[in-house]
Amino acid sequence: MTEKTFVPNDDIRSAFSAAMSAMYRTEVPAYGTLMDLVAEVNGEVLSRDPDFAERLAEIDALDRISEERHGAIRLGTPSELSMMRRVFAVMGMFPVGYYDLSTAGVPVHSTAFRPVGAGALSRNPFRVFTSLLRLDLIDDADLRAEAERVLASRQIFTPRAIALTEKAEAEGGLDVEDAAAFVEAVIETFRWHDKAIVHAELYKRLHDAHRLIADVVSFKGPHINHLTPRTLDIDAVQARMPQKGIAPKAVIEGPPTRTCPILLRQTSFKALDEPVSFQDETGAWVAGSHTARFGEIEQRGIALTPKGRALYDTLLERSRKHVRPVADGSNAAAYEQALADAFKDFPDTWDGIQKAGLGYFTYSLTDAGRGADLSGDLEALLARGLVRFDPIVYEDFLPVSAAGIFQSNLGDAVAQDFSASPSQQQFEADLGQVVLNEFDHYAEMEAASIAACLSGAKHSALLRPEAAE
Ligand code: OOG
Ligand code: NI
Repeated sequence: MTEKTFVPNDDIRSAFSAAMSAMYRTEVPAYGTLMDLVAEVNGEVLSRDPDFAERLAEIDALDRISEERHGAIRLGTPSELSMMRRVFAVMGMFPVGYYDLSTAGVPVHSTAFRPVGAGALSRNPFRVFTSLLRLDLIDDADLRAEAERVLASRQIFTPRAIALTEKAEAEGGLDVEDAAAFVEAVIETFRWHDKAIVHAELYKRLHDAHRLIADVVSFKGPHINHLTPRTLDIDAVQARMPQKGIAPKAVIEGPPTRTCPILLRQTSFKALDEPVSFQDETGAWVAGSHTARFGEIEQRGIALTPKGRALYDTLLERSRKHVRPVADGSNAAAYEQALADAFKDFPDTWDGIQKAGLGYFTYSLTDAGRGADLSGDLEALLARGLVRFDPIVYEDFLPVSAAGIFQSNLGDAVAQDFSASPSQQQFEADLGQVVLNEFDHYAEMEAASIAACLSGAKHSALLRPEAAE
């Protein structure tokens, strides 16, 4: 009897990410333009800073960057969410983090499906920010019922995608042929459909309640609404976007420009007005338009510890008390200045960040450290140059930034108020699984790197106390 060989789920994810990128390039040409611009800028950064390039290569991070991207979808029902979880699991993507966006006037809550663990992340860190519509936040009971009826009538997964997901679960994986068929079938769920499944009049009512509700309810599936490449210099990309005929949003979300990047900085271009059609009572198709899909780029920095994140949140809040960025960009310079001023209180050297316990790092032996006497504590080994540390990349998202991205795509006039109502337990019940806590995950990666680099050492005291537990 021959053993079945399964395609590693990392490979399925890579194939899926590439297929998604190819599809989005043909669907949204500006995405291709952005990809080219990002590649150009990244190339420049690496040739300008060979030390940085070498450091990335040493920690195996160089290859992943040009392939790296995240996407976003918005789902309508709990059963869509739980099936999506099973589909992503086949590709080695698991729910990490909970984001409540109701505070930002967006009736959704979300998680990020992404690979977990250093190996899988360095292979391909593809992530999908996945939101679930919260009809419970809509006041109009009739409209809510209509939306529920429409959502209950649609099936966003093809029969083949469902069958192959079930097969992967039952057998523990997919062979080469099935894996290819799986990618092809699952892509269908993310495709754009220009024929609405609701009449124009219902679309308008949904749209009047909230643009996002119309986007989720009116179509056959949860079209991918953006795909975001990772740049090594977001300021350069932002500055050059207009030269390529793309108008970026007024300010970059997240922390200011720094020597040592932290967390995540993002910018986007406005959603496109796209032709769609609606069926009228006679069954004839009538032309209309819909805005949903946009472009975004991001720069990723070090993952922060709870202490670092608290400092980040405090400083961001402080700068926004001074200047809140307005959508037309008229106070962009003042906002950037307020942000830069506030963040003077956040150390801007890797040493400073490490010593203050603000960020997560991977520790490894240097050439000198291999075979050396590793007695002493971690700090001493660092001081003797036997151990080095590199920042762990932040793989997740930021609620304030996500809200800014959502808002810039919802039309600037829309500032609806929902009271804050995080509902993580309900989300997890709908998902069918609890989400992984991002901080726990980074702490484990850091602890594992310390353990691995010191595994030859006899002194357990080498572990930093907080990592040893
Ligand atoms: C998702 C917006 C959030 C990000 O990068 O923060 C996001 C959406 O518009 O569906 O993608
Ligand atoms: Ni995004």
